[in-house]
Amino acid sequence: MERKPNIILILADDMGYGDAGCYDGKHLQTPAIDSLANRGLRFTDFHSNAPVCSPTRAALLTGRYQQRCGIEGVISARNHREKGLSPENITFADLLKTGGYRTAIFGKWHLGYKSRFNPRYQGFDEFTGFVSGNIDYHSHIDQVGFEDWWKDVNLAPEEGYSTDLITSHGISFIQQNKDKPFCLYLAHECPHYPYQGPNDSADRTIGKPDPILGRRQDRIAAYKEMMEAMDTGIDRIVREINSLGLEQETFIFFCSDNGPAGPGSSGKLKGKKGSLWEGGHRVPGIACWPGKIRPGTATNETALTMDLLPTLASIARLTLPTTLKLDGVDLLNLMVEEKPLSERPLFWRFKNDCVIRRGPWKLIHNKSQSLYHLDTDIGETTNIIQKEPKQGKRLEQELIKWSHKISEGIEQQS
Ligand SMILES: [Ca+2]
Repeated sequence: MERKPNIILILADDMGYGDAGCYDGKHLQTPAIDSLANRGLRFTDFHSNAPVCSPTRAALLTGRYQQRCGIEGVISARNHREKGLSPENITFADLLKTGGYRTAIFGKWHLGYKSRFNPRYQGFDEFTGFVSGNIDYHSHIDQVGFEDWWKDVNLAPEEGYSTDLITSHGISFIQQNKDKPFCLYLAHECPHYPYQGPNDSADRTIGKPDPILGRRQDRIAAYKEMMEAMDTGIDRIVREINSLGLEQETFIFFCSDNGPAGPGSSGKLKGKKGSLWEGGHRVPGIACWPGKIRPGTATNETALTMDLLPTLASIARLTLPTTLKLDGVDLLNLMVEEKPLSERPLFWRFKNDCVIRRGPWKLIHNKSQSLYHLDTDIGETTNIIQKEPKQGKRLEQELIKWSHKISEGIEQQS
């Protein structure tokens, strides 16, 4: 039987739409990320499920709207030390592991601090990294002053710049598992704060996390160094795959978990991390699979983080449990056959804001309402709700219905 393809999922943290050269990013050089796009498919309308970390990761892991597992906001290091993604949820790692894959996550988890929420109980055979939202890149202290570098469920201090450690663990894992199908989830910290380059010294010590953003004053320069370290790491991963002759047997997907913060750029989009303007959640999304995906292509189909679980399951030729109800859709035919996706409404809800997307139409619903036509107004400059009252009403009704339904789902689970 034909060998199942390897899967490498690379997630950047707070990397904006304008932070990659291949997305017309002007301020940074990202040759390795650009090369993935040159050799594969670039999504121009790919979105994180949320404008912040934890909920996007919950949707990534489960293939469902994050509201369904009760993770709608950030699991903060200070206030949510008891909270996490319940191991009862079925994750992409659970499915792939059951399907014969060796599974690993290296880097940021951010789905619970307690050991019962550890990736080892969510389908991953191996975990090295951190469980909070960010750590000092050098001392690996979280933003409330705790040590946060783990191997499986145990604290396991390790020297090194977090971005480089994530890459190195990834390379070792590829080498060790080159003869069998593997799923490698590289969850980078980069370019999330603290703004620290590879040659800086540590800013945080145990019990003393301040200044949380780091001591570097020239954050733009630090950001550039951070991005270069991640990009170089991606190049090392790709070279390793190629040198082992696994190029055509390995599907690589790269994306970000939400829009940019600090010196990051959302390019021509409005808004940044934490916002439901496009800049908060439209992010780079690139699929590379030589021999399967046509090189140098782009798609304007709208896709979300939660689509990755059904896509990975399809790549791995798994039969999903009939009891598993997903919100995401399989992107494989879009990527390989270039077949368009069926039309569907897409939803975001964060704090007091809700959004519905249908084709080019986007309705933002909070205290007031605004309607945009993204094909003609990507920068969301002109609210056309007065001009298009019927369209606005139709989307509003659909959005309210979804919002009620998704909240009922939470109640049923608790
Ligand atoms: Ca993030």
